This record gives sequence, structure tokens and C-alpha cells, in this order.
Amino acid sequence: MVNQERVLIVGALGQVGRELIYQLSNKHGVENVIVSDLKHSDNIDNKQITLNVMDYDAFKGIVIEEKITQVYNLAALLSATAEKNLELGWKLTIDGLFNSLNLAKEGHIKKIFWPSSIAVFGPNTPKENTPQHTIVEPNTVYGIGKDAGELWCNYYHQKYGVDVRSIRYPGLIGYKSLPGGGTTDYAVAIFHNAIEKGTYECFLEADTKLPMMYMEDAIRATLELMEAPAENIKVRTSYNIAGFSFSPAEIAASIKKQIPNFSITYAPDFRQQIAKTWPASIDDSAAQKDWNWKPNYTVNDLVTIMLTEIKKKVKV
Ligand code: AKB
Repeated sequence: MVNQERVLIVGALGQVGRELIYQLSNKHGVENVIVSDLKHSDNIDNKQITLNVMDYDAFKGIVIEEKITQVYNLAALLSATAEKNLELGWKLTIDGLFNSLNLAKEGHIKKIFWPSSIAVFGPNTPKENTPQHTIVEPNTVYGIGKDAGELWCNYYHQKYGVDVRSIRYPGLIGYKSLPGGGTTDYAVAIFHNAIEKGTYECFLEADTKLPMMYMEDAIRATLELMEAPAENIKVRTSYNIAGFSFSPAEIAASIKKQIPNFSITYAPDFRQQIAKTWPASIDDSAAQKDWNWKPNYTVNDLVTIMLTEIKKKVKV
């Protein structure tokens, strides 16, 4: 009999989780993908369980009861929110990760996915084509947590053979779900505002270029990394992956080509201070070499898809 994977997605009702529920259910069957979060969603067919990832006993209970083999631990406060709630931002990232790692160390689960972020980089990191191995020194709560978490992933892999895999997500842009509390959130909001209001006030400066990716590529990267043979995974901190990069002014100009009356204004806030410490573009050659990573979508594809799909939703 083929070994049936049983997947638990923790923090499943966020921007990435909602897309993963769908893709992982297609792959393993709805009955083998358990959704956990602090909230509940009415439009999901999977079994849902309320879980605070920081509660080890509850987490372990679910893993054993549901015979879980893989955990996707997505629970986190994103960069902007974590700046306003330092302690929770840190605890959620680190306690949640430790609980996942310890469940694997004790032999309860076989594999973990834990997302990192371009937020691990900081003001001293080379900005263009940021290498896989470089100066990190993040200066945000979120970035410090992700940096420390990456090192713990590597430690548990080296010392205890834990199969934990990770990607440094850039800003993720999709039309199916909204991000919540990140610095790159503007790149989703701009499309909704362009269609619904014809105008957008951006909280970053016009020329702040950041690495971004269409959601489908990010989800495919996640699944491909998780499926790659363990011996191919040479980076056990977290992999750089790249899609494309743009600034608010550049993406606004692309939107304007399809919505000529669209206008953008700028009112930078504290998120600008975060964004300016992050890379402008990413070198993902390690991911390309180790597990054949390659993005499918260009920025032009992104603009067309986002405008088409959001228009269908709001029926303008
Ligand atoms: C954020 O902006 O906080 C996230 C991220 C880049 O990890 N989207």
C-alpha cells in the first residue's frame, strides 16, 4: 500500500494558507488535509480544527489524533503588524516553529514546511541580486524572528535530521485572498483600488523597488520544494526565490496602460522604513540548481490576471 500523507496546515486561513489548502487537497485528497487556525471559515470542505500553534500539547494532540505526517506551519504576524506587537510577533514565530521542530524530532511528523521571507535581509545586505548567502542583520521584529527561525531549522536538520524545508517568500500577489499586515500588501491593494475607485494612495514611496511574485508561482515553489528528494535540499536555512521586482510607480504605470484614468498618490508611513531595508531583487540560483526552481509568470502576466480576475469579482 502506498503511504498516504496526512497534512496539517497551521495558520491555514491566511493569504498563503488558503491557496495551499486547495492545492494540497487536490494532491492528497480533501480528507487528508486538515485545516487549523484560530478562526473558522465557512467555505472550506476540509476538516477544521482550532489550534494555537504556541500550545505544544494541543498541537501534539492533533498531530497524533489525525495521524499527521507533514506540517505546513504558516502562523505568523507579518512585518507591519509585528512591529506593533513585538512580543507576540516573536513568540508566534519562534514558539510555533519550535513546537513543529520538536514534533518532528520526537518522530511524530516526517516533514515540515516553514516560510521565511525577504525580511531576513537588512540595511547592510547588498540590495541588487541579493545572494543566497550574504549579510542578513534584519532590523524588524518579523525579520529577526525569521532569521532566528531559519537558523533553528538548520540546527534541527544538522543535529536531529529533521526534514524541515523553507522558502524566503518575496511579496506575494494573488486575487483569491488578501494579505494581512505586510509591507508588500500595497501590491495587492493597488489592483483592488484601481478597479473599485480608479485611484490609490500608496504607503510606500514611488521608487521603492521590492521583489514580488505571483501567488501561483509561490505555491508551486512550495510544493516543488516539499516534493524534491531530501538529498537535493542543500540549503536548510531557507531558499531565496525570485519572480520579478517593481516599484509602486512602475506597477502603477502598468495598471494605467489598462485603466488609463487610474491615478496614484503617495503618503509613505512607517512601512517605508521597513521596505527600504529590504532587497530590490533576489538571486535564486541555489533554488534553480538544487530543485529546478523557475517562475512561470512575468509582471505583465500578473497585471493582466489581477485586473481580469478582480473585475470579474466586483462586476464593474
Ligand atoms: C510582508 O510584507 O511582511 C510579507 C513578506 C515579504 O514576508 N509579505
